[in-house]
Order: sequence, then structure tokens, then C-alpha cells
Amino acid sequence: MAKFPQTDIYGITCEKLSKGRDNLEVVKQLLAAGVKIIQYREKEKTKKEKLRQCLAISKMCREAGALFIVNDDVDIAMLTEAGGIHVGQDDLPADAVRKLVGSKMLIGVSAGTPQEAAEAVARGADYLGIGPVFGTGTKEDAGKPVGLEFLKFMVQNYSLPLVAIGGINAENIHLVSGTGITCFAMVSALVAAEDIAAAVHKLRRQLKLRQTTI
Ligand code: 3NM
Repeated sequence: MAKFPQTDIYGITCEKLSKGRDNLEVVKQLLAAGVKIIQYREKEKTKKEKLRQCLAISKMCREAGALFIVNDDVDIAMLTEAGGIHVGQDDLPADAVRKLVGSKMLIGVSAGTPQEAAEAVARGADYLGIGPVFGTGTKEDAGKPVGLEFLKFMVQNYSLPLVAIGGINAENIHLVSGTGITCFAMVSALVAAEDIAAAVHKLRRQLKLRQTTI
């Protein structure tokens, strides 16, 4: 099975927010800046176009030694030999996904409550996305923010990789880090930046400089 890397930034695509750049260009810049996990998430394209982009991005990630994860589309993840598939609460449950993808692919599940987290783990999730941590305009149905205390609860009670998501940016990433979370998934703070490399460096600087514990 692909290994979930020990890394800080988990970059997620969204072409609509990418300032005129396509997903390939954004991923190229994220990889050049040293981002080691890329999730392809695209709500406004045909399957055919998503497959085309994912084939290219999967190759780019392999060459850069980064983990490539596909959001929602199990078929595209399989066809592009992705290292992982990420599913939400309304998608196929992890045990059903496992039957399709086998043992080699990592399965990530979004969880916003203790019950959702427990169920995802029981069904064989390899990592959890926890959110939304803060309010976000990127996902319309993201629900109410789960808050920092929930992240802390998750860190204290689970040993599988946990990824915080939702409204994280350079101004608040140190607060998320203060819960013990070590991996931070972001869309807009990365893809909507004028200078993607500078955004990555700023996030990393904030993580180093502003150590707090809640
Ligand atoms: N999933 P941004 S929040 C894709 O709570 C996604 O599961 C969420 O975008 C969840 O970094 C979210 O721009 C959007 O806030 C994250």
C-alpha cells in the first residue's frame, strides 16, 4: 500500500479558484514548492476531462515523489494508478471502496463528528480528513465548523493519520498546529495565491515561528 507521508501541507485542486491557471499548472507549482500530497478535487468538469488531467497529474506526482489522491471518483483513481482515494460522508463507504480498489490504495474519509470518525475507522479508512475547522467558502455543503477542541480530541484518541481541512490559511495555521495536528489540507490558501511557492513558504514559516499549544 502507498504510505501516507509525514508531511505538513496537503494541497487540493480547484480550477475555478486558480486565477486562470489550470490544475496541471497549479500542481506543477505545488510540487516545485515541495508539497508532498496532492488531492485532485474538481467539481466542474466532465469525467473525460478529469481523467485527462489526472493521468498527467498522477505522472507528475510519481516523478516528484508525492502522493496522488483522487477525490470521490474511484474509477478515475483506479485508472490513473493513484496512491489514494478520498471519499466524503455521502460517497461510497470505505469498506465498499476497498472492495473496488484492493489493498494497495490508501482510503481517506472526511469526518466531522466523533461518530463519523469511529465509523470510518471501523470500515477501514487509512486516514481521516477532519473539518471544516473554520468557515470556508470553498465547499458549499461543508457544514458548521468543528472547532479546534474537536481536532484535539481526535489527536488524543486516534493513531491513524489525521488531516485538518477547511478555512486554514497562513494567519490561522498555527492555531490548528497547536492541537497536535501535523497535516493541513488547503484549497484556496494555495491555489488562489498569486505566488504559490511564496504561499507554501509562508505557511511553513508560520508553522515554525508560531508554535502554540491549546
Ligand atoms: N472539505 P479551503 S472543507 C474540500 O470539511 C473541503 O470536509 C471540507 O477549502 C470538509 O481550504 C473543504 O479553501 C474546503 O477552505 C476546503
